[in-house]
Amino acid sequence: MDKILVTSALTYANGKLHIGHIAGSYLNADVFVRYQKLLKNDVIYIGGSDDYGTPISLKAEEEGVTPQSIVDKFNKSMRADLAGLNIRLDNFSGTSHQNHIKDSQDFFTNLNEAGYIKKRSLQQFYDASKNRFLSDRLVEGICPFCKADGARGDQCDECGKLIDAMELIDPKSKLSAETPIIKETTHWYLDLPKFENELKDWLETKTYWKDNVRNFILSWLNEGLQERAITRDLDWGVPIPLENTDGKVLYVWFDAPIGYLSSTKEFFQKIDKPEKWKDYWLDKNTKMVHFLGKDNIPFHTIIWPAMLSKQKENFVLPHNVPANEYLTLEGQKMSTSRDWTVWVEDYLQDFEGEYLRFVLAANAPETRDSDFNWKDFQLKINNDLNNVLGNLANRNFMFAKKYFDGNISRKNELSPNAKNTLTEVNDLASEIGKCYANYEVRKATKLFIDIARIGNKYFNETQPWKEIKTDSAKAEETLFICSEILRIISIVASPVIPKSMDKLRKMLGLNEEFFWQNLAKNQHNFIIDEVERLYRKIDDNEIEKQINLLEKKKR
Ligand code: B3M
Ligand code: ZN
Repeated sequence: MDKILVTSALTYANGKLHIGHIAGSYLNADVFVRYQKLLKNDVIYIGGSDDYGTPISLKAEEEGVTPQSIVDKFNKSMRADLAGLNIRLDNFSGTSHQNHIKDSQDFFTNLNEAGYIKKRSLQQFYDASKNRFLSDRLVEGICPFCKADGARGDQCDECGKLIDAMELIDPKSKLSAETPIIKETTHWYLDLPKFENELKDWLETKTYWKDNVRNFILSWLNEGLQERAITRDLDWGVPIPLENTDGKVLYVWFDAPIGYLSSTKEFFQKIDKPEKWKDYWLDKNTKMVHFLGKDNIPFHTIIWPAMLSKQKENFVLPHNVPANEYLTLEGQKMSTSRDWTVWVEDYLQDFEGEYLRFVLAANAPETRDSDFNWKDFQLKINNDLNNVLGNLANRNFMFAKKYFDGNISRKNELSPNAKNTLTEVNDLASEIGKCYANYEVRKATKLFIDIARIGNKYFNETQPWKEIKTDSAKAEETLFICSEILRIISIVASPVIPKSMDKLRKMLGLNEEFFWQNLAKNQHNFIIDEVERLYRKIDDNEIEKQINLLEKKKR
């Protein structure tokens, strides 16, 4: 039995969940976890909200409330949205929860004592009217290269050059539009160059990682690692565990991954096994798998393993980081500031969570960016779910009810055609297992619909509506094979569409707990329970409404 610790990237607690989050780091993780549970592996699924950092602190100031109240509100909304999509984490914590401060401070202290942190003084912009140091992104001015207006302190969007904030011409604070002053400050830096060789050796063992992830890391390593500031002048974050450092906190990207650990501890405290986190984090056999979007790759494959490797305790390092590319919306880059996204909460007002799971799985941005658009959503639900999978179930069950009172038994000797069909289906089923194990949800989803297509084709070709008139045993064989195909689908599709597969199993009269190994079970008969439609069709006007809404709210 494998022991697996699965995480989804912690979502910033300054907003709600949208489909980009789901496609990037939640659905893929949930599908993987469900598959591992079907294999009876020992798996826990951990996540939460990323509660610190400048954006949250600014938002609180703007709204005249505490940062904690903002964080609590969004943490709650995230939990509701995840529940609505049937994404089931064992623990959804937040980095402002209690354990987290001590864990993060210990990480800092241990790295510091081991000689991997350096203290440095530097000049930084400071907004005197707001009493805040300004991060590079919070300073705007004229680009020193192309003289364009509105260049940020880190980059000019006009000419694309990277900028040192101090070189901006006529710099202005984005918080007040005032000219910032320059003030000296002190920060602590993670000495990444010192990790370079160790990291290279470790990463070389990761030949089995996805190409997009490996390429990303290689280009980072080739540029050479730089020291990174891991502290900020801010009042909202984990205080630095050193004397005389008031007003300084750990950089949010330093403490965030530690949230995986503190969330695990919180989970085991809740279930009264406070020491059990060690079984996962301190056992070299644990496979730690981080699901995330590609912009989070360097933090999880370079900085986080570096941090983990110099602690007093012998922590496991990431086993895999199956990062996804981006999801676009109606062919355009998603953007929350322009409100060009679909919020999960809005989606759930109008549609079933299951449908979004299916469409995002079928379009998962696993190897390259992929697009979510409403027409395609409608097409996939109406064609693949409704006309192919739903239809196979419906026609088979109706027929079984009408002519066999819902009672379908296996013949002693199956006909060659029936046997071949089942072999074909079983081969696909085992291929689907390999896809899940290999983070290929998109392909798995295509294949289970292919199985349903095989079922429909078989139904059409055997023509049970004719068979029933001449040879009812032959008709029953057809229904048995189709039921068996549906039983197989109800297992292999359940990681992606768990709710409708439960419904399907109930209709098949299968009420016991099931596992992947049940695929090989020879079912002898089915007693079809009450039949209801698995899916509904989505009308054109429902889709128009969504497209109009998108255009209307766009900024
Ligand atoms: N909150 C960035 C993001 O949401 C960051 C991830 C932290 S994972 C430890 O994309
Ligand atoms: Zn420029």
